[in-house]
Amino acid sequence: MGELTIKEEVTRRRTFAIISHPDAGKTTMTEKLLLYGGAIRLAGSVKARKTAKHAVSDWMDIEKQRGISVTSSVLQFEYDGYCINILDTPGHQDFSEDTYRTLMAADAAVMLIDGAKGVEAQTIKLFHVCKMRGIPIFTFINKMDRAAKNPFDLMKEIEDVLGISSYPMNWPIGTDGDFKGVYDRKSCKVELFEGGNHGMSFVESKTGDAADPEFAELLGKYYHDRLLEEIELLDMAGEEFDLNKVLAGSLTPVFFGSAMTNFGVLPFLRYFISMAPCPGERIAGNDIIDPVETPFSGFIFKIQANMNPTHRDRLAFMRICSGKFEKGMEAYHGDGEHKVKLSQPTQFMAQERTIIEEAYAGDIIGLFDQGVFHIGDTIASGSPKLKYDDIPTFPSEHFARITFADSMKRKQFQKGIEQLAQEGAIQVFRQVDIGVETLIIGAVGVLQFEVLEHRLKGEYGCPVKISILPHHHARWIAGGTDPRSLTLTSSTLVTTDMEDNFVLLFENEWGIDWTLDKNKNLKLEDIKK
Ligand SMILES: Nc1nc2c(ncn2[C@@H]2O[C@H](COP(=O)(O)OP(=O)(O)OP(=O)(O)O)[C@@H](O)[C@H]2O)c(=O)[nH]1
Ligand SMILES: [Mg+2]
Repeated sequence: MGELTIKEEVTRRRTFAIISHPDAGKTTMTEKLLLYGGAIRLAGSVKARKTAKHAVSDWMDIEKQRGISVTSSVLQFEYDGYCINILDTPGHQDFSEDTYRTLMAADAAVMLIDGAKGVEAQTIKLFHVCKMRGIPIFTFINKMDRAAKNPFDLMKEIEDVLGISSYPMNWPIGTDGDFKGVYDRKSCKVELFEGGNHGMSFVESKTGDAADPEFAELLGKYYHDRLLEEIELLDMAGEEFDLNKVLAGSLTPVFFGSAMTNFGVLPFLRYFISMAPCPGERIAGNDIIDPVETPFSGFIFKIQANMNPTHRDRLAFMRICSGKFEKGMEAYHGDGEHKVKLSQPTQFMAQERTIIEEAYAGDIIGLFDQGVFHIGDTIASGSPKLKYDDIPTFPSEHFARITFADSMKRKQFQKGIEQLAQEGAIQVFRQVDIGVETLIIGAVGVLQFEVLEHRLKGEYGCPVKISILPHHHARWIAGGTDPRSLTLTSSTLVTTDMEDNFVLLFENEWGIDWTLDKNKNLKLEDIKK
């Protein structure tokens, strides 16, 4: 490949997040997609995977042990001249803050649905976040190798529950545990399901029509008749395909397949590449940032410590929104007064990384971080004024007291807590008038506490004790009021955050109302401004 212009590089990029309820098969799908780019082999992880039996994008110990994704991961691969960035997100609601942030970095979403379960609770929530951002949403109905709901019912569910029109790109043949394959409506091909790990046997219609007698022979009369009937129904009563509606996020192309058996994944990838948008304009305050014309700019949407246990470092994940990034370049960051040098930028293959020389709008790269980057920071080479919108933070809803179990480990405890808090998954509070041996942590979901416990032990050698508190709301005290002058309920905890701002922890809304009522001049804020 000769030198490409910035415009050509940006145009060949596709950056998307995979979202769904837990267990629909996001990580499995991510892995299968990577296979087509040869990325797994490139990174030398096929062997590792075979013996360890975990997916490349689930790299944390706890993820491997439990088979769930706890944190988003970024993977890049090349296919057919395209450069594809995949963001594999965790489905569990306790990690949804991470998923929401990650969605900010994506230009499209692939929504996975378990064919037997239909549209599940967490999928609905994540769908609405995508909808709000107006990004195109592609649907992959997974696990068709097993008995699934009736495909018409699934389509109806998508339309009724999510309120988006849908257009099936292909149609399943045999959905009661007798899966035969899918019929591609555009190319009039049948992809035959043969079980195992192939799913690559395509039979093309010679007549350009589903009624082709060849298909009748292939599928048998029963399945062929049924397919013809269903296709006719879709053609007559279904939605028209309209790419503009797809791009506007008001029509979702639907694909049936089975990620585990690698069935329908390649056709999906091909259609996806041809329909999904390349990186487009982004809003930064009052400015519209053009991905090609504006010099390099991007924002940090995720911080992750200890991805590589032998290096103990911290990476800031940056979504590049415009221009060309070059290793070692200097760019404005923070207050816009000085520039930072961006050395050792890395690209991801899960825990494997390579130092890159350059990257373009649409790419997600990792920057080694000595503690200067924060989630939401803008980095830009051209203008010190460019500032991408803040990334929303979610208030903690669960609180717990955390103590180190081994008094020799005080240093590790403090370091671990501080670094993991910088990732944004937990908030740390100190109870006023109590020593540092015990801290209070807050999180959006309780599973975060388990992850924290696991990581403090594994990554910092510091076993801890965590006991859940009955508190569910944190309120920052505005205007410098001293909490010791306040009338409080006996269950209200007075704490400070890591920047020494006063924060009250309440068990319930009633406690908040009561406190406001008893202290007329008190002002409370639900997130730190
Ligand atoms: N039968 C069948 N099982 C599948 C298929 N795809 C994935 N699975 C299985 O479903 C389970 C969950 O798959 P994952 O890929 O880890 O799901 P996930 O969506 O990443 O889950 P979280 O990240 O925890 O939200 C695993 O046991 C997979 O082997 C499929 O096409 N058919
Ligand atoms: Mg996963």
